[in-house]
Amino acid sequence: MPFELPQLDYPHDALEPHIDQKTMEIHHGKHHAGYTAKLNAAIEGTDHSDKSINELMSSLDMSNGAIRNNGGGFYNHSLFWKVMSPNGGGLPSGSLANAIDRDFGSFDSFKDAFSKAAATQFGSGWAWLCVLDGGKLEVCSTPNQDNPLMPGVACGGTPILGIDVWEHAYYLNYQNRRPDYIEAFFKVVNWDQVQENYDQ
Ligand code: MN3
Repeated sequence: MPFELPQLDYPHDALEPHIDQKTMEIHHGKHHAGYTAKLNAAIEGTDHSDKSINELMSSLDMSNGAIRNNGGGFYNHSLFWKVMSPNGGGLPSGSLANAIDRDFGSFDSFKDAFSKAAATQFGSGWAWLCVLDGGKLEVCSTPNQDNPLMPGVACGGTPILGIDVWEHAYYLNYQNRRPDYIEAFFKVVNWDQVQENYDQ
């Protein structure tokens, strides 16, 4: 079964003014669609074609650039759209809030660590909040379309929140002001979804 570009749960303009409509249209309709099509082309007729995206990521041969870049792009963006919502922002609650307090000291300390990881990722990449084996939370970042599920990436665990810091994610609205984009991202984080990811 080929992978399909997931539909957004909200209209392209729903995250305005934090994430602008044009960026959402191009990012989802062109970039994510492109990764999806190229991933399908890369696995067609191979023994990877019946794997789930998670299996594909965790068993990846990192020297396979086509699957690494396009499979990563498919997985990363599929997570990214879900962890944003026009009803997002605010603070996590429940067991996730407790785990953040336990592992970072406070929500503000977590936010600082996550924002710093996102701001200091040199060039293109992602920052993540991950759950390690045993349940501990960790913040880290990866270059390009790598993600923590991939073998040997210096960033482990299962991502439950991620921010895309490629310029295509923010340049139309924020130009070189990546920190402003990161601050805006927190106004649309869908903490209910992050909690669901954490529970899983
Ligand atoms: Mn992107």
